[in-house]
Amino acid sequence: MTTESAAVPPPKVGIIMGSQSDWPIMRHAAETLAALGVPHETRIVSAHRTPHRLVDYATTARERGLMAVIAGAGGAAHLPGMCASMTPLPVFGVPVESKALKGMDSLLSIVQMPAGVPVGTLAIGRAGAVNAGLLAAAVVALSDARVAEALDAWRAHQTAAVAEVPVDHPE
Ligand code: RP5
Repeated sequence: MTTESAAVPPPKVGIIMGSQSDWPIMRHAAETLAALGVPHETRIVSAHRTPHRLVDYATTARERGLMAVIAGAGGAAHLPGMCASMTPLPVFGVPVESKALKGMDSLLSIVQMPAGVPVGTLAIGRAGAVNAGLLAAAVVALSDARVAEALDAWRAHQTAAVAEVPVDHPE
C-alpha cells in the first residue's frame, strides 16, 4: 500500500557545511527555509576532508532538482567556491566565525572569488545564514507562488514587529 500523503517533497535547496561544528550557525539557514515552507536538505561536505563527497554533491545537485546551494564554512573556507566551480546553480556562501580570526579569514576566502565563478557571499555568522536562507527562498519563489507568498508574509511580519518608539527594557 502506498502512503502518498506522507511523501516528503524533494529538496529544492541544499545546505552544505564543512563540519559538524558549523551546524549551530548553518541551522539558521535551515530554520529560515523551513519557516518559508521550502523543502531542503542538510549535509556535511568538506572540501578538504571529504573532497569526493563534494564532487558527487556539486556535480549532481542540478539533476537532483536543487535550485540553489547554501554553503557554509570557516577558516580557509574553499567549500563554497569549489562547489560553485562544479554546479551551474546559484551558490550562496556563509562565512562561519573562526576561533583564531573571528571569521575574517572565512569571509575573505569566500568573497574574493576571481571573476568567472561567482559565489554570493553573505555576512559572517547567523545573519549570513538567515539571509542565505532568504535568498535561496527568493530563487525558489521565482517559480513557486506559495513560497513567494510566504516571503511576502515574512517581510510584512518583520516590518510589523519594529516598534516606532524605543523603550528602556524591551522584551
Ligand atoms: C572548516 O573548518 C569547517 O567549515 C569549520 O568551520 C572549520 C573547523 O572545522 P572543525 O575542525 O571544527 O571540524 O573546514
